[in-house]
Amino acid sequence: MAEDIAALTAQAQQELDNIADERALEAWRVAYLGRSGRLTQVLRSIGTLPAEERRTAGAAANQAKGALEAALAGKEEALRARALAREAAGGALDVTLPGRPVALGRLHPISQVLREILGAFASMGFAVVEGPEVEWDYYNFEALNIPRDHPARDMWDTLWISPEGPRAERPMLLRTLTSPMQVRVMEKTRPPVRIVTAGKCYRYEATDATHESMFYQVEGLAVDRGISMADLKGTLYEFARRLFGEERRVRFRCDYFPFVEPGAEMAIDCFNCAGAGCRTCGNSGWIEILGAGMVHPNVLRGVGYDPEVYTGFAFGMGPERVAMLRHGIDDIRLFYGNDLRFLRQF
Ligand code: 2NL
Repeated sequence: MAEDIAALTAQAQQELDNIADERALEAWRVAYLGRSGRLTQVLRSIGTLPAEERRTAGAAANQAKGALEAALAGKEEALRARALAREAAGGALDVTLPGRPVALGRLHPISQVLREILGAFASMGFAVVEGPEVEWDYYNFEALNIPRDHPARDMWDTLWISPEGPRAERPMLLRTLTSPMQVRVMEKTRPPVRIVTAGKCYRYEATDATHESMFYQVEGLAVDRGISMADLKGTLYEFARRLFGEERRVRFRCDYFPFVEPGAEMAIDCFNCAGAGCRTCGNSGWIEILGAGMVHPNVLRGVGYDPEVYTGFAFGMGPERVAMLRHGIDDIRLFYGNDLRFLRQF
């Protein structure tokens, strides 16, 4: 029996030496080590031997099995190495090729324009602050001199967090503007205050080309002794030139916001047609960029500032509108559609 096993092993080894591909190797494995392979059969027959032969034959068969399995593994490894070497030599694998480029991301067009706007004000001495998107009715409306009967405080213009809506004891909502953060800063600090704040705001309204229910706002505020409308105009003129070009001219006209008095809107002369009239400026030569005004005495009083001592100016704008003008985009919904074909252009 032991001799049979030795002969079988020798034959298997010899055949294995001549194998040159994986298919032949698999056939060899099946022939010797498979479920009805020759060595497997020998192992199975051990049980039928007389007891005195069983021990030595069993040991020899197990040793042969171990040896053949090791030889098989060695051959597999050798074949794999040879295949790799052949591929490399034949040029199928060119290790000198440059690697695949890593896909580079970029800032969202709104993030880009936010950085530009905030950067312009930061370089003029304004601190950048951020605040909560979920707010109390008090900070979003009450403290901003927005009266109880103002349409924005209607059930249907604001996204309310409190289930009872505006009738809750302490109504909670998604902020509809970034001003609440400015109120929070004024409550906590004494003048001088010079801040800009940016973030998401929410309104419950139907979306169209110029309206989204989620949008960004940038607001600024300066409060100190002796701040006047001249400071407002000078600061915003400088901002307009930084963002839209040195040669820009600005136009201020009256406007109304409950939290300022007087209120104004600022327009720039059209950077596209230099005032001649085109699609960008709706043929008027002017583009409205932001709203502003002198902080209402009621707002100052509400945060504990004496309006006889302190005055301030404030402004607000929509960065989506700025980005749309910049890039000639005609639909605000494109910014939030998560369409890479749109976003990759910026
Ligand atoms: C606009 C106009 C404006 C303000 C925002 C403000 C904030 C405080 C006090 C007074 Cl805490 N005013 N902000 C003032 C005037 C206009 O925004 O068109 N925004 C998109």
